[in-house]
Amino acid sequence: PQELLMHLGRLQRSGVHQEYEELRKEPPPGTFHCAQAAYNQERNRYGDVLCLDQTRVPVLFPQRSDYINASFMDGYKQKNAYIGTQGPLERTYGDFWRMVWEQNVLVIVMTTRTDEGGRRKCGQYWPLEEGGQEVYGHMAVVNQRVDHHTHYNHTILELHNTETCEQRQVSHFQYLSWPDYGVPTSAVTLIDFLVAVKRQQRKMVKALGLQWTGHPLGPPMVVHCSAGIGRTGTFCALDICLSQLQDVGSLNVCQTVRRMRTQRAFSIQTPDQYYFCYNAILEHAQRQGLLPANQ
Ligand code: PTR
Ligand code: PTR
Repeated sequence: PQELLMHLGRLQRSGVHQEYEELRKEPPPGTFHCAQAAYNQERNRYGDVLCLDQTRVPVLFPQRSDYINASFMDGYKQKNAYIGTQGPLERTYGDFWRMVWEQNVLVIVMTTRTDEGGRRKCGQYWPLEEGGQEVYGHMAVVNQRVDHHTHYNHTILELHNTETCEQRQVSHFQYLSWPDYGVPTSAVTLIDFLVAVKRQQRKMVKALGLQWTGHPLGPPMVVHCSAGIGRTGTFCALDICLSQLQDVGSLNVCQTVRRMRTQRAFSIQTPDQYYFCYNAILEHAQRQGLLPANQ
């Protein structure tokens, strides 16, 4: 791995940008019929950020349309490790929570603030205050506790299905230092965030024990930003590459992003977000002692 990492460390920003531009030219390998249907228009936050029919997450028991702007994405050696989705709109809060329930989601990762630069990027789709409670369609959500960290908040939510009277716990992680179309202020703090998210997912899967009969790594994690492509794609690509590096000592950013874009179209929005993946991997490798610090 050291040789590979040294090689990555020698790559020029311009070469990496070029690689991204090549990827960007590859058209999405599917159709967008459902996302484009007239009656689903109001369910997309951005008219130009649609999801592929082939990988979209259907709402299983919809109130009206089964369409939500959300896509299954594979992780490292894990099918459907993530659901990449847009920041919920007020009119889709009910669908969002129903999807979380139906897909048995334990962890929600939010990499945006609700408002940035005076513009709404994502709805306030969960009760913000400790002890607060809100009802979204058939789901009631209670905020049990908020832990504030320097760069992120971790909120424990209790989800009540008012139709079946069952309840479950869901962890909500919000990263606070990442503007859209930008890159995080620090790779180290984003990786610390990623590690905290993964630790919580493992802990929750383990606590469920035999009740969780699906994949040993657990149900999909919901990952969203505003459009659910730029920051969401960067976060997932980084997770996949670091998992592969840890497992087999190699990684391939280009292949990872290419594959991801076939599942969540348009994942990673800027050359700098793509370059950030490389840099974050290198910073992580230095911290792990896999690379000399002067690289
Ligand atoms: N049409 C929107 C725009 O032009 O800004 C689409 C968009 C918004 C695309 C945000 C990506 C965005 O970033 P992210 O996926 O990180 O929220
Ligand atoms: N508002 C987004 C943008 O201008 O980047 C909308 C958009 C999304 C445009 C995806 C193009 C997109 O495709 P690609 O990332 O493949 O160029």
